[in-house]
Amino acid sequence: MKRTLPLLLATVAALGLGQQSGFAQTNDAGTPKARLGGEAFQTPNASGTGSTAESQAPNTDYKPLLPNQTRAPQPPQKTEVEVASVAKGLASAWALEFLPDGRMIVTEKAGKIRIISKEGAIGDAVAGVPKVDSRGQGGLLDIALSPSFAADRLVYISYSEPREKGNGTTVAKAKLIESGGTAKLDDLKVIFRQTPTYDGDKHFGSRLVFSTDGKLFVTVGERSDKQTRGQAQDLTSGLGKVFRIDTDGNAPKDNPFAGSEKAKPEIWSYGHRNVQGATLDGQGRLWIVEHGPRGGDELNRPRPGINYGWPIATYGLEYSGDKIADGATMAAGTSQPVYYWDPVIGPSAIAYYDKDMFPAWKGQFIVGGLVSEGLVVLKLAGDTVVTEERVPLDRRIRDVKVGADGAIYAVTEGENGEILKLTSKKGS
Ligand SMILES: [Ca+2]
Repeated sequence: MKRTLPLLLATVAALGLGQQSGFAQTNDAGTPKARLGGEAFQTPNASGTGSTAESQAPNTDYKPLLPNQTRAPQPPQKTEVEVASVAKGLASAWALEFLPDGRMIVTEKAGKIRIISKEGAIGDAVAGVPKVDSRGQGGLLDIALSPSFAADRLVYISYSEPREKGNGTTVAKAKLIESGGTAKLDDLKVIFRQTPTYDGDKHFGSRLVFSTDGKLFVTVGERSDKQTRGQAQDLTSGLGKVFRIDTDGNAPKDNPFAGSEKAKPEIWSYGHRNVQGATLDGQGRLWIVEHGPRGGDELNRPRPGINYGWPIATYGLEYSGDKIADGATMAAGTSQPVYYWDPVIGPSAIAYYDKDMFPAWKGQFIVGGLVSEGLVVLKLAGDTVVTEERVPLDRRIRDVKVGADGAIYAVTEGENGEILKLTSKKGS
């Protein structure tokens, strides 16, 4: 059934029968329950709903299970932006946050934290950063400010930590102390370690996002290799998960697997591949973007205890072109992605736009694209993407943040990296 159902659904859609039939879809518990009604499926070659942002051919002939699950139409009007560079000369910057006074704080992959003045002057490296394993995709990754940073000055960082017999994603907190023009991390404490440790240089994740109730979401990867990826399905392993911890690293008692002897209590959701983007929406709900294989990048809204499918269901292929999971795009007990990209965009980050500078984007998601070299703007209605818009920047984008001024700030990857500021085009 796992391969025939999508075909059946695609056939139903092609025949225009979806409206009447209201057939069952697999819900989060893997039981046929929810019904889809009223909408035709937006298949990769669907017509009549406007052009799509993606014009390249997909890697597979897989059909989406849900309406508008890929290749949603572009909005009727394109939003015009002006792009300026507000800081230059960063060395493989990975993450950006705004300090309360409007300065920026960034991580650099090799293991440096720098504060950038409002004028764009890049400060000296902040002292006290722990040693990181920056080989491959590893290094100093995300930084998040304590929700009460102005009072407690605490910052949280994630990084690939060198460990005996390998490495792994680790989260630490420390106090940011500034005096006399220098800055340091003081009283650094490791609060969480993704385990098991593995000797590799790929798929560390990682983003850190505070929930509205002060808990910390930590996204990671499954370490990429065929011998580890299956652990994304294993609740006793920390690979391929989204975690929810308190600020001391403990598992909150209301986590979905708290008290279970067969699962790590810090797990929030599982079946993830490499989650490098995470944000809250206007309702305080967590959303993530994760790197898929060839043709399988995903947008998901991780709910507690839910399995997001990797590697037993995916819309992507191995890089070799071979099928994964015998070509299964759905599997019992797993949630479908809200949206997927084939070909991939390489999603590095996601931000929720809640400001006024770009009225057309209010309430929408801004996704950073490494492969797509720009931003991807998604408008949703409920859990369905309504439109997808691309903002080309001709640079691999590593992080995206919305400033207090309503501008959008995009971090470019690689040596001599920049922070780009996107503002509303004058006169529009
Ligand atoms: Ca998935």
